[in-house]
Amino acid sequence: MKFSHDFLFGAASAAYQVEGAWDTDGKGMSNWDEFSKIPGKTFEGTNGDVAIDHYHRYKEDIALMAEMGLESYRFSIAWTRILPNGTGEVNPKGIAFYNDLIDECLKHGIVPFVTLYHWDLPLPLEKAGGWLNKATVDAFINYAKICFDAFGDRVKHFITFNETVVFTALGYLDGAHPPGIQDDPKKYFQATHNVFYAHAKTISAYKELNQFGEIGISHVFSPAFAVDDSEDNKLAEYHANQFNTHWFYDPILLGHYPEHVVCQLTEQGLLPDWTEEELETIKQAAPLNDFIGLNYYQPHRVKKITADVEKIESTRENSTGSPGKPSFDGFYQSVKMDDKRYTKWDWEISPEGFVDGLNMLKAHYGNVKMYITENGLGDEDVIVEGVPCDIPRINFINDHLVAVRSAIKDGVNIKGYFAWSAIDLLSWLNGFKKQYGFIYVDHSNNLARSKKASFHWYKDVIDSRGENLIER
Ligand code: BGP
Repeated sequence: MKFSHDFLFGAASAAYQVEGAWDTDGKGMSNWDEFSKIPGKTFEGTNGDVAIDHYHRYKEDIALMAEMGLESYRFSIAWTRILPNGTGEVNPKGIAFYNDLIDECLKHGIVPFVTLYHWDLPLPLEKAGGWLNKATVDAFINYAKICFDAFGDRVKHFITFNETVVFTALGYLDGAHPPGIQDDPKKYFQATHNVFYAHAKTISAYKELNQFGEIGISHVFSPAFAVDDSEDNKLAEYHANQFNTHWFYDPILLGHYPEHVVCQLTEQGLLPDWTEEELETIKQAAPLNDFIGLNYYQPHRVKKITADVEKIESTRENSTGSPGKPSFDGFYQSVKMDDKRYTKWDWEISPEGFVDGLNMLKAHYGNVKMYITENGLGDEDVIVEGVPCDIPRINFINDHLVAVRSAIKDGVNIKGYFAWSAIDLLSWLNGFKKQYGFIYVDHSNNLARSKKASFHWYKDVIDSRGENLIER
């Protein structure tokens, strides 16, 4: 089966991870500009001050993407370039940069797929309470409207937020991302609710503009599967999916929160402070979502915790997605299994889990339109005679595209696939050592770009609309 011609083959990036130029042309400081410089917070103290200098080299990068045949480029806008303080005066040079980037994509026939928020919050808003402060919601809506006005004539695909679970859980529960909070789980649930409310208000505002584009949100998708069929572990699976999937997808797609989680949070005194107006806004906005974006890297294998477990102190090392940590409420634990395959960073490789998870979503949410907005393999690429030979990445993406194709056959409504990432970039907590791109960036040679084996392979995938994929 070939992928249809309205299926977009793309690749993604995020502003902080590629742009660099952290204080150039009037850009303000973000939470990450500060947090990444606190000793011990990132791998070997790496930060995005220069990143891969996409800010200055975007023309070269887009030309390479075009050569690869890329149909769409997903990138994010740095809020701090548009509004250096988060609110107030607009920075014309920030608008100009994204106008140029968008125009460059269009010049090459690449569809710009734009994320408004990929975690880099303007520092003054962070200092005023970040996503715990409802003023951040208003500030976000204002910023989003400025972007719609400035870019909406050419950008027809907007994502409001990237992976709410990651920036709120790591930021307000585990302390591994800014603002580094880990004193009260209620803050985590409050932050998630404020983000859902901001999303609801933003998509309503977008629809009022009649820009004839589409808008949605991107969530991480890590379906939980019990390690065996025991009643306890099946309960752990249910609980994990309720908290990590449905808490995030239900308010967006169904317009209300899952009852199981609401009951648990009420019992534990962790329910966010919300108003009737906020809940009603979330409900009214649900049918306005045009799509949901899924970022899939791995599933979770879970088992119920039956004895008392000692609470593990969160660190950078145990907050980067590998299994082992108990859930915040001590109910279940994710585990590494002997019969599964893992990446060098202990992320499970499971295209089967992807198909099963997608079918689970279809059963719960019906025919909703989906884009896979991230999927890829983090690896340390091997260089053979000067060429980055990333065969494991080719195998990984091959198998996950086959999974997407099989889910489409099952009736899941998937309209595009964005590999993470278009080009090697900065991993938030793992520096430059963990590579994901089709394009290699040589940090020992002035950030020179070169094509990996996967670059040529992905071009063939796009050219043949997936006919060259291997089913194993
Ligand atoms: C997602 C983020 C991306 C990217 C990716 C890989 O959660 O949206 O920005 O970083 O994960 O993560 P890592 O770099 O930790 O391997």
